[in-house]
Amino acid sequence: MRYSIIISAMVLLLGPGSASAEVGRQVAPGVREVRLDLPENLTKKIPSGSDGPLFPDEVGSLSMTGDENWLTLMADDFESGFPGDTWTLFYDEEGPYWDDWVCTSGTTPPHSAGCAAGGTGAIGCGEEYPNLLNTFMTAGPFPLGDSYNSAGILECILNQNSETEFDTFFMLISLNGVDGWTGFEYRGVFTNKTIGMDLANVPFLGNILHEPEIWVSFGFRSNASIVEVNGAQIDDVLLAVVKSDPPEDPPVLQISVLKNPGRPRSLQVLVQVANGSGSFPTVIANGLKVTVVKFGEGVYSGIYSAAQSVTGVTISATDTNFEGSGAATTSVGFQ
Ligand SMILES: [Ca+2]
Ligand SMILES: [Ca+2]
Repeated sequence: MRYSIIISAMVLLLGPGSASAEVGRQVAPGVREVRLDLPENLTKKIPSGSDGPLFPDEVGSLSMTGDENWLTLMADDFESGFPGDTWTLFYDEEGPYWDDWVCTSGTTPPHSAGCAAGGTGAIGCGEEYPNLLNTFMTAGPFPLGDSYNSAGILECILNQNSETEFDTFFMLISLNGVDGWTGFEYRGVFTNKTIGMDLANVPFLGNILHEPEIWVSFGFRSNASIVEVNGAQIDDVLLAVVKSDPPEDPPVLQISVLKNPGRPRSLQVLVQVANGSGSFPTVIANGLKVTVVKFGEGVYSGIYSAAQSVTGVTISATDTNFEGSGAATTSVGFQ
């Protein structure tokens, strides 16, 4: 019995020809952290529009209502056509896929997006989803932009009725739209439940508020036996960030250098940035870019290793915000 459960779980997680998944801790009943690659053998059905992400004027109906600092990157109530320019569909060639339908909706009736509502073998509201369903709806890229994000959410309203053991709804984020999909999986029954992902605390990724771009995906997979009515349906998808106030003056930079940290002829470069862009400053040492990491609030650190023949190193650092650019330069000599 236990063996068959393990095999079934592997079928679910691996899917037909798909990459493996890493399942993390349980965060609520039926909800676990998950990281997976989308199956390579899925068909890319309808490409997203090439005009880039949407910036709807319409603010969604969820938790950010009334907060003027929220910037909506994407909102979809599935009342104006699907997949539109927003979504790209992935699915097994034999099976149905996500589509809008008239069924249980969130706060915007009558439409939601149902996991098996479109394509060959599509189901209607109240019908059972098929075995071996494997379909994702993906949107992006969405630029998180200028790094003045102080908070961010991906939310939707989930109605799910699936086999509790093996049939799974996914809410995922990727930093490149290709792999490293990470987020949460849901199994079982959820009724008009607002679910979300805090962009400052994404499973396996942590804080992604300052990433250049992100992609989002919602998916559903079923295994080879036992199905329920409807599967997963979502409504009122919202991707939004909170913008903090940008600085009112150009950046001010200061460089300090620690010689020989750990080994001879290496330099630890510390760059302190006030009124910064929020992104990493550009640091150049003797014409070569120095990779820096965040060392503290407004402080960035990088290592430059000088060749034996080098007698002096000139280091510059620059940063740019809305108000202009700032720079600093310093030189260090070796004996
Ligand atoms: Ca709706
Ligand atoms: Ca099943």
